[in-house]
Amino acid sequence: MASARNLWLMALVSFAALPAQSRSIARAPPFNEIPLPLQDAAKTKEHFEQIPLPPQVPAKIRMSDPPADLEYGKLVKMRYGPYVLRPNAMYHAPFVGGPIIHKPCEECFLGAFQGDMEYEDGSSANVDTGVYLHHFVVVNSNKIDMLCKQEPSPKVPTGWFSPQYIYNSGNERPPVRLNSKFNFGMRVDKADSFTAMTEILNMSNDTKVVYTTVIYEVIPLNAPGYKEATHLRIDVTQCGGSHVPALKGDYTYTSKEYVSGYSGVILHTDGHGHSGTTDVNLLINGTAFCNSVQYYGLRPDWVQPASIAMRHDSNNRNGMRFISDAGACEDYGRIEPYDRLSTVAYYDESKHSQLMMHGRLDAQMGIHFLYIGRDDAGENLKVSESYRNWTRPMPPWFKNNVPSKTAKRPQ
Ligand SMILES: [Cu+2]
Repeated sequence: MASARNLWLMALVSFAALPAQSRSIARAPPFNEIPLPLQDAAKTKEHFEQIPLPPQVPAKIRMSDPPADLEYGKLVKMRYGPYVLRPNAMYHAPFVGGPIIHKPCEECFLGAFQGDMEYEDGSSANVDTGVYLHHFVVVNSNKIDMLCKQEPSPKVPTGWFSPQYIYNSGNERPPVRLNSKFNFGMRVDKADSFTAMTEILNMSNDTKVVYTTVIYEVIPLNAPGYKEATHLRIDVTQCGGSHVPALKGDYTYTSKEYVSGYSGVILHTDGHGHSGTTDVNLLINGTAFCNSVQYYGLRPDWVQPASIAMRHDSNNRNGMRFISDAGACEDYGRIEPYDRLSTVAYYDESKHSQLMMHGRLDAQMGIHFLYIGRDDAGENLKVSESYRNWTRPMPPWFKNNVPSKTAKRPQ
C-alpha cells in the first residue's frame, strides 16, 4: 500500500515552448516546475488535432497552442500516476481523502483546463485500446465548494462534500477556458492542496499502465485585472455523489433548482453524461440556457473496436462510439441573484448504447460544469473572505434529486 501511495506523488510537469510571438514579452514568475521526459511527438497522433467540429464544440487545448493570455498565461502540463489497471476492472480513488496530487503552481489563477489520459510513452490512452477515463475530478481540499458547502447530502457526513471542485474530466476530456474574454481563473493559494477523484475502467484483457494529465493555463496572482472565478457544479444529484442509475430506453434526470446568490458573467458551461446521453441542458429560471449536445466518436481514439465493445455495449452493436466532445457555452449570458439554475439530462439507449460492466448497466451522470465571473469578485480578492461573505443558504427543498420523466426533449 505504501509504495502504491508513493507512486501517486510522482506527478510530473512539462512546459511547451512558448509560441514565437510571446517570447519577447514578460514571462510569469517561476512555478514549481518538474520537467516531463520528452515524448515521442509522433505517438501523440491526431487525437487532439483540430478536426472539423460542430460550432458549439470548443477545440481541445494542446500544449502547442498559445495561452489565451499571451502576456501573462503559460500552459503547464501535469502528469498524474501511474495507475496500474487490472484487466476488466475499475480503478477507483476515493472521492475525498484520496491521494494528494501536485498543483500546477504554488499560487496562481488557473485560466484553462484540458484533461487527458496517456500511456508511459505519451501516446493517447483511450477506448480504442480499451481504457476509459470514467472521471478525473480535481478538487481543492483547502477551500469550500460554493454550491455544496451549505447542505451536504443526508447520506454522507456533514462536510464530506465540501471541498471545492476545480475541474472535471470525463472521457470526453472537455476543454475549459475561463480567460478567453474576461480575466478570470480558479484561484490557487499557497496553503491549497489538490486531490483527484479518479475512476478508470480497463475493458481489455491486458494489464494497462496509464497516467492522467491536465494542461492548465497558469496566470500569476499579480497579473493585472485578474479575478477569482466561481465554479457551480449543477448536478442532477447535487452534492452527494453524482451517480444515478442507468435506466432502459429513453429517460431523463432533472436536478432541483439552485438559487443563485450571485450576479456575474457566465464564463463557461458544458454538460456531462455517460454513454447513452444525448443532451445535457442548463436551465436558468426554467428556460434552457445551454443545450450541451453529446457527440460520439468524432475522433478515432473514441471509437472502440467490436472485439472490446462486444462485452460493454448495451445494444450489442458492431463496435462502440464513445462521447468525444460536448457542446459548451462560453462567454455569453449572465446570472443574477435569485436566478434559479437547474440541469436536465436526456438519455436514449436506442440512439447511443449504454455501457455494460460485468453484465450490468454502468451508472449514469447528468451535470453542468458552470463557471461564473462574479461582479463582486474584487481584483485579487482573498478567497477566504469571499467564502465568508457568501451567506445565502440553499433553499430547504433543495434535496437529493429523484428521477423525472416529465422533461421535454430539446428540439
Ligand atoms: Cu461521469
